[in-house]
Amino acid sequence: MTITNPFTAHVDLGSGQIDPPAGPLVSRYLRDMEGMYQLPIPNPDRLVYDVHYLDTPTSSSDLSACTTILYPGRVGDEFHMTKGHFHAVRDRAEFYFTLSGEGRLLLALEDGGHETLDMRPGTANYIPGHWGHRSVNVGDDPLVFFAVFIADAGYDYATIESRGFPLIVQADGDHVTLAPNPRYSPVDPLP
Ligand code: M6P
Ligand code: ZN
Repeated sequence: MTITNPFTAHVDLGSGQIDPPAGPLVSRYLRDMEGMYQLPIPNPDRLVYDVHYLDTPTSSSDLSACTTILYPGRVGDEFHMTKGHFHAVRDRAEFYFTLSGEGRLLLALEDGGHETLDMRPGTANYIPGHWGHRSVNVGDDPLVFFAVFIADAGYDYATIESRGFPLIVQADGDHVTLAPNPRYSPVDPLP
């Protein structure tokens, strides 16, 4: 049995920066999201979001945590979003706590059932096991949120890369609209 030392990290509520910097930093660009937006990617080098991980153990009895900074912007009318994933270990749950900005959390089951939750400073969104999740920045400022999840959850990106997500989130003038994703397929497309 390994016993980990307790620790405190400071998370800047505005920027999401973790001090002291600990685990890996993952940066995602539009080039990492080819085919996920309705329109072709306009600028492959555009930074869409950063994820700062805390350095914690990864067994099924541990918790992992990270902050995501999802920068404002659009591809056509579609707001910037994360790639989205199911957990590789499907029943693993997660919490999102929004620190700043305004977003929507899209949730989907593999059978296509879906839900949408609001994200704004102070919201704690519970993501039960089996729900795929993608966050969308619908505001003009960075959307910053702190995520905590069971540490052996793992990432299944392939399901959403091949099927898409049931909903898209778009700007319609000053309004935020949700619409069915015309490119969504509840089953994997034939090769
Ligand atoms: C949240 C958590 C992370 C995830 C990040 C970015 O912080 O769910 O585990 O990595 O969002 O989302 P994605 O992995 O879908 O790109
Ligand atoms: Zn997750």
